[in-house]
Amino acid sequence: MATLKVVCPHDCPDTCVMTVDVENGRALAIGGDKDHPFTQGFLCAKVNQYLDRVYSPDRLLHPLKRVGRKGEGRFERISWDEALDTIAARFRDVIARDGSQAILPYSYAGNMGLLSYGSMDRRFFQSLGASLLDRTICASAGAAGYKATVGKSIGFDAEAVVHARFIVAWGANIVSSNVHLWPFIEEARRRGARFVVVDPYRSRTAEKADQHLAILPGTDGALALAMMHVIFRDGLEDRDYLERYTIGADALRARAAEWAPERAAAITGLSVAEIEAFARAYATTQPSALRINYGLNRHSGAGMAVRTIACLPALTGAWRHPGGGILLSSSGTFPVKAAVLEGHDLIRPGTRTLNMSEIGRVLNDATLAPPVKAIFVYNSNPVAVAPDQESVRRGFAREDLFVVVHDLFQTDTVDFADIVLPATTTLEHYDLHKAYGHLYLSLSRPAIEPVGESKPNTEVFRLLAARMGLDDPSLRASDAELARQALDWSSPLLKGITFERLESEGSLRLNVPASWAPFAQGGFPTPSGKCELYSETLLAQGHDPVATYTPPRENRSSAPELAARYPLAFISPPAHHFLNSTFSAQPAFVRRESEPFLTIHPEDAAARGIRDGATVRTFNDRGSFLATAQVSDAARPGVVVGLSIWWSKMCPGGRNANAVTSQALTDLGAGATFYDVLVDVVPA
Ligand SMILES: Nc1nc2c(c(=O)[nH]1)N[C@H]1C(S)=C(S)[C@@H](COP(=O)(O)OP(=O)(O)OC[C@H]3O[C@@H](n4cnc5c(=O)[nH]c(N)nc54)[C@H](O)[C@@H]3O)O[C@H]1N2
Ligand SMILES: Nc1nc2c(c(=O)[nH]1)N[C@H]1C(S)=C(S)[C@@H](COP(=O)(O)OP(=O)(O)OC[C@H]3O[C@@H](n4cnc5c(=O)[nH]c(N)nc54)[C@H](O)[C@@H]3O)O[C@H]1N2
Ligand code: SF4
Ligand SMILES: [Mo]
Repeated sequence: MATLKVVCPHDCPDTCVMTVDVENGRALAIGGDKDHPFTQGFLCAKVNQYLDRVYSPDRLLHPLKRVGRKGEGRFERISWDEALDTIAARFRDVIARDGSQAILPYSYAGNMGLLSYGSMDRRFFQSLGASLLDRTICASAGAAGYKATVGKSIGFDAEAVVHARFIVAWGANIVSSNVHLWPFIEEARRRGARFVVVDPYRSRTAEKADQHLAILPGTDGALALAMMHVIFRDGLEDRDYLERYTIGADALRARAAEWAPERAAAITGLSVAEIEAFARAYATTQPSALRINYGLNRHSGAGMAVRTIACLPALTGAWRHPGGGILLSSSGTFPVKAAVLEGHDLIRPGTRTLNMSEIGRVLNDATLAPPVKAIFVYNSNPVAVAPDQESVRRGFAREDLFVVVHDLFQTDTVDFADIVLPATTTLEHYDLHKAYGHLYLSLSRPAIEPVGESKPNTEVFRLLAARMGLDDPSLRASDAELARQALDWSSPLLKGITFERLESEGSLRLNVPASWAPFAQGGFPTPSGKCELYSETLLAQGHDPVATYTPPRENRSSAPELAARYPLAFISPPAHHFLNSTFSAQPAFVRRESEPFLTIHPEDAAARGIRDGATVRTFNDRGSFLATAQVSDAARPGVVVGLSIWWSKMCPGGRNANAVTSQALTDLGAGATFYDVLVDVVPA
C-alpha cells in the first residue's frame, strides 16, 4: 500500500493537502496531511468523505448525448470520438453561420487548480476566437474594492492570527467556509483575544463568538464609516502610520466626520452603544485582525464596502503587527503568470466579453450580435448557482443553443446539455495550486487512474484543439509544462522554491518570514505605494475617491415601493455540508442538511401566520421557491435566510434560492448581488 498526497481543489480558502492510501490502484482511505502547517491533519466535514464522491455510483463515467427534451436529463452513452466530433462539427457550424464569438465558454471554480481553473481551456477558446467570459460570480466586487485601498489581494498572514488580540469575522462564516483558520483563532483566544462576528445571521461562527453584531445586510460600509468617526473623534488613530504609509488621511477624516454613530445606527440596525463600543475596542486592542469575507461581497455596494473597511487597519496602525491588519484573500501574494498560462496573446483584438453573472440575460438577448449559439460549461453549475434562475433556465432551454457540459455528476446544468463529458476528481489528475486563505503553493499528482472514461479539463481542451485543427504550439503543452509556465520563478516570493522541490516536497510556503506582517513598513502595491485612503484610480473610473457608503439596491430606503410589497431581506449563504452546489446531491450530506429551510424570526413568522416546520413559499417578481420554515431568532427581524446551494431538482417545486435572486451587478467589479434581494414569505 502507498500513501500519496493530493490537493483539495474545491473553492475554499483552505486548499488542504490530503493523504490518500492506495492499494492495487484503488484509493482506500483519505485524511488531512498531518505535516502540513495549515491543514494540520484534518479535512472538513465534506471532503472527509471524498471517496464516496470518487467512487459514487452516480458519477458520470462516459460521454453522453441528449435523447430527451432540453432540461429533461435523458441521455444515451456515446464514445469520446463521437462526442469530440460532434462538438467540433457544431462549433464549426456556429462559426460559419454566426462567427466565432457566438461560442461562449462558461466556467468558474469547481476546480481551483491553476491548470484546471484556467489554462488549456482559455488557450483553446481564445484560439477559436470565442467570446470571453468575465468571471464575476464570487469575488470580483471585493477584489476591486480591496485593490483600490490596499493594491492587491494580500492580507495578514493567516497563521500569524494567533498573535492577534482582537479578531473580527466580518461577513465570514469561518467555522463552515474557512475551517482551517479556526484552530489559529482558538489559539489566539486562549492567549486572551476577543472574537466578534458581524453578520445578519447567527451563523455557526457567530454562535461561538464573544459578541455578535447582527447588522442589516449590505450596510457594512456605514458601520465602518462610523467606526472611523469614533476613532478620529476620540484621537485613537495612529498618526505616525497615517503620515508615513497612507495618502488621503485628511479627506477620510472629513468624510468620517459626517458619520456620527447615530446616522450609522439608523442604517445598520445596530445601536449607538454597540457601534461606539465596537469602534473603541477595535482601535485600542492591538494587534487587531479583520477577517472579511464574501458575505460582504454580494450586495450592490459591495465594492465600496470592502474598500471602506480595508481603510480601517491603516487608521489604527494594525498592519504594524504580525496577525494585525485585514484579510480578504491571499491569492494576490502568489506570483502567477496568468497571461502566459491562459495564453492572453491568443486573444483576437476586439473580442467581446460577456459577464457570467448575467448569463440569463446573455442567453435570452436576441439583440446580441452575434447571439450566443453554443455554450461550453465546465467547473460550474449555472442552472443552480447563477442569479435569476427562471431567466437562466429559459436561456439554457433554447432549442437553438448547443450546450456542452463537462462535470462529474448529472447536475441541474447537465440536464440541459446536448453533449455531456465526464470529468476526473483531484485523485485522478495533475495540478498546481495556490491558495486564497494561506501562503502555501502545492503540487498535486494523480493517485489513481481516471474512473470510467473521465478526463481532466486540460486533456479535454487539448483533444478538442487537435480535433478542430488548431495548430498553435501552446495548445499541445503537457500538464507538467503548463505547471512550469504558471509561475514567475524569478520572483523573490519563490526564492529557494523550484519546480523540482515542489515535485518532491508537494507543498511549500512562499518565501516570506514566519509571522509575516506584509505592510508593517508600508510598501502597498498601489499606484502611490501607499495605502490609498484617497484613490485617484477610483476617481478616474467615476467613483467617489474617498471611502463612502453605497446602499443596497433592494432595501427599505433605496426602494420603498418594492419594500412595501416585499418587506424581507433574503440572504442565502453556504450550508455547512455543501460547497456551493458541489456535494449537494451526495446522500450523506443531503441527510445532514435534511431539506431546504427558510429561517425566519418569530416576529416575522407570527405576522404571516407561519409556524415552525410549515412549508413556505418565498417569492418576489423574479420567481419563488419552496422550503420548510425554521422559526428562530438566528435570523434577525427583517431578514430571512435560506442556507444553500441545493440542486434545484432536489427542491420541492424544482427551484432553489436563486429563483428570487437578481442579475443586478455590484458598484465595483461587476459582480453578482446574491444577498441584495427583497422577498415576502407565505405559508404554501
Ligand atoms: N443563492 C446563492 N447563489 C450563489 C452563492 C450564494 O451564496 N448564494 N454563491 C456564489 C458563489 S460564491 C460561487 S463561487 C458560485 C459557485 O458556483 P460554481 O462555480 O458553479 O460552483 P459549484 O456549484 O460548486 O459547481 C462546480 C461544478 O464543477 C464541477 N467540477 C468539479 N471539479 C471539476 C473538474 O475538475 N472539471 C470539471 N469540468 N468540473 C468540475 C462540480 O462537480 C460542480 O458541479 O455560486 C454562487 N451562487
Ligand atoms: N462549507 C462551505 N464552505 C465554503 C463554501 C460553501 O459553499 N460551503 N463556499 C466557498 C466559497 S465559493 C466562498 S465564496 C466562501 C463563502 O464563504 P464566506 O466568505 O464565509 O461567505 P458567505 O458564507 O457567503 O457569507 C458569510 C457570512 O456573511 C453573512 N452575510 C450575508 N450578508 C451580509 C452582510 O451584508 N454583511 C455582513 N457583515 N455579513 C453578511 C452570511 O450570513 C454568512 O454567515 O466559502 C467557501 N467555502
Ligand atoms: S473544502 Fe476546504 S476545508 Fe474542505 S478539504 Fe477542501 S480545502 Fe480543506
Ligand atoms: Mo465563491
